[in-house]
Amino acid sequence: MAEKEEVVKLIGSWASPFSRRVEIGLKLKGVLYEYMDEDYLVTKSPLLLQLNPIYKKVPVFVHNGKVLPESHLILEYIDQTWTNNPILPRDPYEKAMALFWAKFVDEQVTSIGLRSLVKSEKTDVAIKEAQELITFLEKEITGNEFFGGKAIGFLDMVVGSMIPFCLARAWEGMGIDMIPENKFPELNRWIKNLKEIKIVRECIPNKEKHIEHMMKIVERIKAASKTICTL
Ligand SMILES: N[C@@H](CCC(=O)N[C@@H](CS)C(=O)NCC(=O)O)C(=O)O
Repeated sequence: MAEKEEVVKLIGSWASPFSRRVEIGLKLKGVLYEYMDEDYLVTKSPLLLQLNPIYKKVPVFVHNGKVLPESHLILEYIDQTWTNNPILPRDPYEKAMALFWAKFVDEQVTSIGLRSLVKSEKTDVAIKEAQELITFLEKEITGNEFFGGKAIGFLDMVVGSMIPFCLARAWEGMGIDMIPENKFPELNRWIKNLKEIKIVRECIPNKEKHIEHMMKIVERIKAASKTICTL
């Protein structure tokens, strides 16, 4: 464990998958931290703007005065600072691949599975496109309890916070069954494994409240796509 008398703060948001994964990581390590919640859909606090002036996004992690944005970097930093209960694979190739899949989920799956889907006039085609991407994850998890192997790890935190506990709430609100059990049995088994972990249950947003929040995001995406951009 790192030294005592640590000052650890997390500026996050209850609905943000990027914040949820950092809280899972901190709790898994047993790190005590002060949590400050941002309602970023309404306003951004002066503290958030001061600590993350470039992206102005949550989460922001503060450790003994050192400020760090970006959830992947924060999880890596936490893992290297508090070395109990490893989060990232120690093997360099496995670690690189965990980072690769994390980027794929946060960028590709989110873009195709939410932004393109909401904007699409052909929902069936958009669902198929998203499911094609999700099939890669179905292959990755096949035969494993977790992406991290026998225990929850970095990729479980990233994929879990983003797909079943965030995007799936938007899909449910839109009446879309994106990851049906018969098509994605392995991912559904993995989701059940995740839900069995108390720390995960403590960190994920309340489903009904989150569906409401995700539908606001859906409306924003729709409204933005109606705006014609003339450069
Ligand atoms: N790449 C960042 C993404 C963070 C992010 O997109 N946060 C969202 C909340 S889910 C945010 O703060 N949005 C505010 C905005 O876009 O203005 C990470 O991994 O931490």
